[in-house]
Amino acid sequence: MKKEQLIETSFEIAAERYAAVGINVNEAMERLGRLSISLHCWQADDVSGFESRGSELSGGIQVTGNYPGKARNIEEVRADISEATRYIAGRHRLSLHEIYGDFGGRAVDRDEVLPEHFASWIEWGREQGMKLDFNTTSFSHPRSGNLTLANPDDSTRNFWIEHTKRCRAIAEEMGKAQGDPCMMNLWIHDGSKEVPADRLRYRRILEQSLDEVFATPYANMKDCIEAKLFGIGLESYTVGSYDFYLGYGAKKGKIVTLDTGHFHLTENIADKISSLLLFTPEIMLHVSRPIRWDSDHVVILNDDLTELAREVVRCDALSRVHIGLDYFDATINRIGAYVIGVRATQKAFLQAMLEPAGQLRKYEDDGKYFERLALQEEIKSLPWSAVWDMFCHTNNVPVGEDYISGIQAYERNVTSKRV
Ligand code: RNT
Ligand code: ZN
Repeated sequence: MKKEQLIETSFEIAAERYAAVGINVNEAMERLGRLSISLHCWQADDVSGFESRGSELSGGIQVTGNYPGKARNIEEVRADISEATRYIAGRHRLSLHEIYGDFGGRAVDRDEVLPEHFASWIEWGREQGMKLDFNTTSFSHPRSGNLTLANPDDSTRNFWIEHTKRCRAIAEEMGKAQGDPCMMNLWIHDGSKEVPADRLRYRRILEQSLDEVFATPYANMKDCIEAKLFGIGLESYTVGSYDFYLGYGAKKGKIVTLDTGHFHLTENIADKISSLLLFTPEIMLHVSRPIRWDSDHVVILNDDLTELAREVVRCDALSRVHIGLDYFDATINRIGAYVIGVRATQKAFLQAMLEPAGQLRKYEDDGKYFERLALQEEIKSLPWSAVWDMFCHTNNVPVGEDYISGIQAYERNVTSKRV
């Protein structure tokens, strides 16, 4: 059978199987087509960015590996992301960090950055059909130290407050230009290797800094605050812990970013979605994959991811949950890393969209718990992959592993020549 025929025949059979449990596969595919995932620009160059100063990655995060072909400048980052999108169905977003500004080789310090440094990105995003999201950058700078917004030293703290305010103004310009709010994520590494004399002091300072930073209201950007468990070298105390930001977000109406690598490994991130939906305005996700720690492995289709996606869909919260990716792996082809992660995320959401939620709820209402569990189990092996293949096929992107050869060709012709 020809490949195309195989895809169609399998899809027809899958459509019938799903129809039997009350699911319309075409509706699920349309829904998936509308799902926008924010690609993190920093997978392309191992979180290096374009500051003229250049500096080592700090802030308790680490990239491992030195696979050849890393993007060395703004043109290469753009080319690689554009290449990645050739293998991904749908329209997606791009999440930029402040250090990825178009500084034209000039030294622009973090407290001097302006919207004009992102004008070419806004233009590029428009051409590519990618809306932009933004992130402040507190790490990899001579003033990063162990404390930024929570620093008792006025001069250092004010430097980072100024940086963060400017980033919000940039995000506002991005949002205005694209006619859609820019998600502005704030993550700082502030913490300490040993337990401080008291934990309250720095959290109080951070609260005040955030209040100051958020004092200006904007209409075209949304503030997201990202918590963390610990950083390398900052293992005993994290100022911006989950409790801290959950409290701040609930009290002050800010969006909490859930990075799936920022919790104890046995914690269930999916279980947090419904609570956040009740008490905070929206949710920002940083989909990552922790292995033993916040290792930022490439996102793959595993139980954590499918459960997370199912929970978002079950809560009917696709309009309130923003999906961004956050991982950095320098041991494999970096463009391939993007494609694997986005496609895995799409697969997880497709499975979620194919869940016969009505039937499950009915069993539950009727107290039929054996039936509910049985259906939950059977759902796992329904032919969702045939629907996935059809989704890729109708969106003119490679079906199955066919994208490997495209990425290999780009490596041969482009990235392997970067030395
Ligand atoms: C770090 C946070 C943060 C970063 C990016 C580069 O642990 O996850 O989101 O990964 O900002
Ligand atoms: Zn993150």
